[in-house]
Amino acid sequence: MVCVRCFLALPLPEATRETLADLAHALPMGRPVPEENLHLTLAFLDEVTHDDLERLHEGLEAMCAPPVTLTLSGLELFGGKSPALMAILASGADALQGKLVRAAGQAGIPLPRRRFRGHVTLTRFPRRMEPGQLDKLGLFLQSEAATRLPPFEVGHFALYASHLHPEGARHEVLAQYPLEG
Ligand code: 2AM
Repeated sequence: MVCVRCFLALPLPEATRETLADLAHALPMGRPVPEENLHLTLAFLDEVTHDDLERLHEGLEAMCAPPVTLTLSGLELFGGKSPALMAILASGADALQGKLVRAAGQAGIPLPRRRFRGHVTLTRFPRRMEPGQLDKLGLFLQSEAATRLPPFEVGHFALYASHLHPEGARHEVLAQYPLEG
């Protein structure tokens, strides 16, 4: 059975991606997420069959949801003592995220129950950090703690396929869904 690695996410305006990419590049460690890949993941679906994907697509096309006003504010490390990534926190997408998780369940794609912490991943870190790197990271977070982008509206979300390659993931937009009303 052929499966596709998929996720649902909010795309970000070009100007926002530029600002976030600059922020990620200001940190002299880890792997910055390529500017074109910056997004806010709403639901990671993992490997999905074409039949489930088709059902989900039909459900999402029938779904109504208003535009999302996103606020990106505050840098945070995810992954505990040995952080896996640095992200900027995002508020405003919780209601839409809940709807999408329900839509996925109705399409036969049950998702693990996890508290949603909206964020945009900016940088990924290797499993083991060199000595001193954590301190450097702490200083960077302190200096950028007040980072806050002006709120902006997002008028659609998208279903993406994630193609994994040794040089990094390539994201393909499979479908877009308007947020209106
Ligand atoms: P992230 O922004 O939280 O890192 C596409 O791979 C997106 O799906 C990534 O940006 C990542 O969101 C999310 N993702 C990838 N693997 C995941 C996993 N195993 N569990 C949850 N989310 C995952």
